[in-house]
Amino acid sequence: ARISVIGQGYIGLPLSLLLADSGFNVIGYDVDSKLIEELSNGITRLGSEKKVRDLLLKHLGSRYFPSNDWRRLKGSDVIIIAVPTPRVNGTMELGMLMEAIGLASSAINRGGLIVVESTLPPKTFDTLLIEIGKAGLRPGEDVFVSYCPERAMPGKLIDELIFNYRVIGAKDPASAELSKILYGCFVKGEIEITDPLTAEIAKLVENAYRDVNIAFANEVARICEALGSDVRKVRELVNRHPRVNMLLPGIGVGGSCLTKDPLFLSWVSSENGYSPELINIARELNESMPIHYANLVDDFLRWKNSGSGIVCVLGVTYKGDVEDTRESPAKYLIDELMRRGYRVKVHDPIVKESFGARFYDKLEEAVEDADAIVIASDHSGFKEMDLKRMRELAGRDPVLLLDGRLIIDKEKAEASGFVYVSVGNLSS
Ligand code: SAJ
Repeated sequence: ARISVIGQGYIGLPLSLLLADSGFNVIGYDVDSKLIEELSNGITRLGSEKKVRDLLLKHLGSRYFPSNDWRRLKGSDVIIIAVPTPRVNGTMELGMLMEAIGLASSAINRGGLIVVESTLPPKTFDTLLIEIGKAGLRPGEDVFVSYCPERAMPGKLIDELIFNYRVIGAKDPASAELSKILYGCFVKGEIEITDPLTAEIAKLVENAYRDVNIAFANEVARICEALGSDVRKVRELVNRHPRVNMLLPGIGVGGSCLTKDPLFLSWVSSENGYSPELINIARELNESMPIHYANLVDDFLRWKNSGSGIVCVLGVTYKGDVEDTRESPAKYLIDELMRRGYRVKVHDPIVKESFGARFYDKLEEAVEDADAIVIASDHSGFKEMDLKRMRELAGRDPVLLLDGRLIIDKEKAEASGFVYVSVGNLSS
């Protein structure tokens, strides 16, 4: 069978490579011609995903063929859609998805299978079936269609694509069975079959669940800050209870999934008569975190009386050890600090991005003369920072070290001469 995958990003690329590794010939299509050129030269944008790079080098040109030419999709037996369905200006942007379904409908072989991996707002699958119908194909007869949402976590994409459980949503048994056979080629987790609406809701609920739970941890952190306690100690204790599992509070919740999926669920529900509250408030609370810590830095710098002081932000990715900066809390923190007139110096060991502030390749250079240092991503390297050396390089006393990811030991930081505060513990 000839397989094509539309979209060669975080999910489409590793998926294409796993299918190639299972013995299929795979066309990896993307509209981004620069991306395709890079892939054709064996270069990925997913630097922290070593397994993706290894598979690319293994199958490039033999079973995996990146292409920017939509005509190469023609004659496919299977087309998988893995394009982004982002939130843009407060709404669900489904343009890329609709374009992809149009392409897939025109290129698929009769009797072929179209699988949608992109996250769908509830009821969107029905719209996609109508689009396929408009192209003159009867779903379930001329072409088989299913929804098989991804749930892989950046940082370990290949392992998660292989070992996580999968849900297949389909309207007819043949579409479901064909999809199950396809995914069974490389998925080692359970594969569950259900109807498309259940699959659509389940995917969004998983991320809403995580977002709400992180919001709970963030709320507890704010309570501890207000009461003068330490959330780390509180969390350690409560998590010893057999039925409590409090997540880790932090400077914000980023990434492309948790920041939009809960809202997609909430918006579509509102359109259908029930307006969720908990999910919305959780999202607002999580979104407020970077601004809250920007306020804190601002307060400190005013107290220090450091005019347009220098703030060093360490880490721009939405979480540690990945190169993904989508919806990163660091962005909102940096924007806010710059808006308030501070000079922001940025360092990240993995990705050269600084959201308009000045980027420094070397940690030491970024720290130099800083009045405040904020740790915004939990990169492994930051955990072993030489705090004494950093304090020597930073500005005149007092220098604030704000640990947004709870990775630094308070005593060590204070022994090194910093004024140390962290999420959920402002006592110094
Ligand atoms: N975070 C916290 N505290 C925590 C855990 C995470 O503040 O205890 C923050 C992280 O720093 C990050 C954000 O939340 O900024 C999201 O990170 P994450 O590791 O929770 O999740 P993602 O976005 O990398 O991947 C999620 C996963 N979903 C769930 O765990 C339910 C992944 O399995 C999804 O499939 C993926 O979204 C997706 O593609 O939807």
